[in-house]
Amino acid sequence: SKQPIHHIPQPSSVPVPDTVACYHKHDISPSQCSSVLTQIISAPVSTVWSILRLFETPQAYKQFVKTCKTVHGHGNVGSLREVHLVSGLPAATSTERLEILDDERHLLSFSIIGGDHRLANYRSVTTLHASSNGTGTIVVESYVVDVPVGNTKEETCVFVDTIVRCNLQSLAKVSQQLTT
Ligand code: A9S
Repeated sequence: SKQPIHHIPQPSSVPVPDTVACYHKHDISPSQCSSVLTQIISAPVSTVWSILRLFETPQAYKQFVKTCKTVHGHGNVGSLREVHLVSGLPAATSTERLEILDDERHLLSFSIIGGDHRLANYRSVTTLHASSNGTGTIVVESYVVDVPVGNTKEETCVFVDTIVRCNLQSLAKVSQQLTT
């Protein structure tokens, strides 16, 4: 049959690459839970990004981290870090891999691949967006993690949300102190 001369493009099923949401889509299996948290920071995206992007020094803003040692790479994609946590937490160590570091899109993603904790198959994505007034930053952080045996999805998300929210509030404090 004769091919139509002008192929009418179908609406793309591929998400528009620059919408926020498409970076925070996680494939979630029935035994996992996922959540998205946001934080508004009164500091420029460049300032917040300069802190967030340093994979080797999460203790710059994560208050649960005591020390961090890079065990592979130098802070680029594929790097592995061994995080030692402050006492009083349900875990002492966590081994983590940098999956994505995109300086153009201000996008960082890491996964937890080991440690003496119960968060198996944890992966998070964090993106920065200039706020509408132009001087601030909106941080969006999403994660997916296995629901530990004996816990519900709800309990797991409450637990992880609490930690991520603390980290984002601390990122705001550190970023805003750099700006004043
Ligand atoms: O560090 C992050 O960005 C996110 C999380 C959820 C880290 C969690 C944690 O470090 C504890 C705070 C110790 C809680 C790990 C890996 C396991 C926990 O049980």
